[in-house]
Amino acid sequence: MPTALEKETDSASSCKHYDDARQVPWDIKKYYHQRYSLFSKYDDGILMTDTAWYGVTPEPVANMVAQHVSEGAPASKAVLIDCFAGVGGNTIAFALSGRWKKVYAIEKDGDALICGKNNARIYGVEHLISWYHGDCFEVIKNELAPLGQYSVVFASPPWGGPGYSTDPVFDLSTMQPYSLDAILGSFRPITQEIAIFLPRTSDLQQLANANHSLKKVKAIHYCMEGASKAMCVYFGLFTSS
Ligand code: MGP
Repeated sequence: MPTALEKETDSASSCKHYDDARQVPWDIKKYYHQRYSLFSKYDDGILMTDTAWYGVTPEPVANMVAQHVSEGAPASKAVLIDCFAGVGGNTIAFALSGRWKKVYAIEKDGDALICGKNNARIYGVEHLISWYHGDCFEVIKNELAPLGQYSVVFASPPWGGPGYSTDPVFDLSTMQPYSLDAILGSFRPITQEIAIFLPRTSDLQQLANANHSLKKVKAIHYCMEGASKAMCVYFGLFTSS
């Protein structure tokens, strides 16, 4: 008898677990070879959609970001809202950190969300996460706004595809489909404590201009094997490291 989750998974044809490189589409082969960096428990049955491979945060980076968000958040903040939860890389790390009473994970792609639930179960943290299927801007405005005073918002948005790295400086005002200003403008009415995961080449001047408070804005590069993978930018979150 299949479990409820297995039934859900069956209906989502784009949730996949590749266990042989020959099954993997050519454009994601490079990411498949890094699978244990993305999820150390990959072999336990991690599910991904094909598009998730490009954007999922590698597990060591997700854990370090979760640690920095925890360190920077005021004690009054008990809830973490992960706005682009995808297949759960960051969501799981936030739940594993043990810092949050609840992690709210919002994802627009229903198949990615099913993968994320499955992956959270593999890491034993499903009971700490509430999943929302929908557009994060709508969910935050219509359902989560009352939690704002208790919340830190984390966003790892789409960067407009893997071609993001072609320009030496990444323009955050033309980031697709949501610009930095659009993202911050939607979250600021509910909280000032916001962390955003962005390309390593992001325009630092644009980030400085986007800081409307007197608190520090901090940008941290996260490196693997000596090279920056990406940066996370912390607004209103003091981080000591
Ligand atoms: P990358 O530049 O595609 O890979 O992504 P890598 O291994 O640095 O490739 P190389 O060509 O430089 O060797 C680097 C990291 O950025 C990934 O591990 C993801 O965590 C993150 N990432 C990549 N993309 C395309 C996105 C995206 O669209 N959104 C988000 N939030 N993260 C992304």
